[in-house]
Amino acid sequence: MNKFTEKYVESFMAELIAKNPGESEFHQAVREVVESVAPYIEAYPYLIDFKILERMTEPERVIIFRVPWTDDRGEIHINRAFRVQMNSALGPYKGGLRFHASVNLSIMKFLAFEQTFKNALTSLPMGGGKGGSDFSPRGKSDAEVMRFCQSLMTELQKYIGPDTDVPAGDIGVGGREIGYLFGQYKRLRDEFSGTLTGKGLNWGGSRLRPEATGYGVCYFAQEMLALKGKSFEGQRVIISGSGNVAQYAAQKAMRLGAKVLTLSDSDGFIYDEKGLDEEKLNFVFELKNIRRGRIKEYLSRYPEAKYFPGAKPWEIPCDIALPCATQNEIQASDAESLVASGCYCVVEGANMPSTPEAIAIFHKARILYSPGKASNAGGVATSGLEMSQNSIRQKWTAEEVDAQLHRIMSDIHAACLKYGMEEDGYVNYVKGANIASFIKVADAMIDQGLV
Ligand code: NDP
Ligand code: 2IT
Repeated sequence: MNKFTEKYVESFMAELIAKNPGESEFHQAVREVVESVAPYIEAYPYLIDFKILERMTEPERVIIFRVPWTDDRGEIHINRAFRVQMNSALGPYKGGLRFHASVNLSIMKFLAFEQTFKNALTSLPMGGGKGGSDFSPRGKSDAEVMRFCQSLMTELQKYIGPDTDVPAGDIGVGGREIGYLFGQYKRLRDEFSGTLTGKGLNWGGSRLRPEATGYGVCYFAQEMLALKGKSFEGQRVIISGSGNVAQYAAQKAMRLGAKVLTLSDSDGFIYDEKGLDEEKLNFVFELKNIRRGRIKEYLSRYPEAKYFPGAKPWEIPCDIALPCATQNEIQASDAESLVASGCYCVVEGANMPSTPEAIAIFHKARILYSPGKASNAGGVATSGLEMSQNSIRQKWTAEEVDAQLHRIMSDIHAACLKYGMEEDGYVNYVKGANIASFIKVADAMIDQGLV
């Protein structure tokens, strides 16, 4: 970075931090984008005059509201919910809802900010948004989750709609929650529409939406590996998380010939030296999605595997790592372990799982590394395809959706190469993804005037 760029980044960040105190995840997500695009902005100074970055980092609207509900014993609980409508330059706000005890305004804003750029990368007409609540579905009955979802939607429905804002799932929000949310939306608005994505297959959902994020991660990884003349065949893969993204990333990696060694949750990870197979993965689907159990229960069926409580999988030697749990789950020391053990490819399924220090270690080691906003875009892309199918009241086959998902991931990869290739041929996917998406959003904002 030259002196001008450095000064621009630092003064921009100082103002952003002063305006949004304490929002560390939001600061982190913004800094990454600003550092990537500052040299581009320097070459096109009208972007500074138009205050594009200042506008992009100020949400168009933030809704914060109370969600009261009663548990099965009749006790009253009060949660806080959010919807951050970040940027609508490219289409209706689009992005998931997260239910997790850690949810706060900073996490919602970082996710909505990243979503704006991710959605731009898909080339589908979607703006960026995110929402959620500090409600934890863990240990709650179906009836409690339903009452919570109904209470949340009673307020949220005022602000969303198929052409306004289209929520979907994220951590803690899967098919069950989308069903309860959709039911309440339909009841209050008297409208069967595509206002939520991730719907059930027989009531407006798209084929392959559940699989899409994890599959997309692997399709993107295939493109990266091909640059080195490699593939998943015979590679050792470690995965964090054991939820939606992790499960389908594991399934696809395995089907492409990889040996998947680990899965995790917030309590620890399992290491299966022999690798997962279809039967073992089916057990995980049943354990996590139906019984809503913990990953350590994997050992009750496969006692030859090992369980490491309170630990993350990054010290297990591997070729490819797919972080699919949560933000900042790969810290500098984890990145060092990965590089030291010979991992040459890190493809993010989660949003912002690597800290800036970890990313710097990957870049310095010149390994293949892709940020979530590029490699996990397959989920929201397939949500975009669900919206298209809802609009034309049709349902595409799995083959049709898969072909589009493949093409979108491959186009995103090409965009990263276009803007991220460095002089020595190394591809900086962070830079590539940030610049490619920034240009699309900035151009649309300028076309639409000062709004
Ligand atoms: P799920 O709720 O299905 O699974 C989340 C997994 O991550 C669980 O195994 C969970 O373990 C673990 N996890 C969650 N929070 C933490 C934490 N604070 N520390 C350690 N582990 C944690 O969510 P998804 O699979 O949908 O989401 C995973 C990641 O992928 C998130 O970053 C999400 O934003 C991102 N993503 C999701 C998309 C989607 O379509 N669903 C699309 C693109 C990105 P535990 O049960 O212990 O909490
Ligand atoms: O982070 C994400 O891209 C998602 N949680 C999916 C969002 C969506 O609208 O499908």
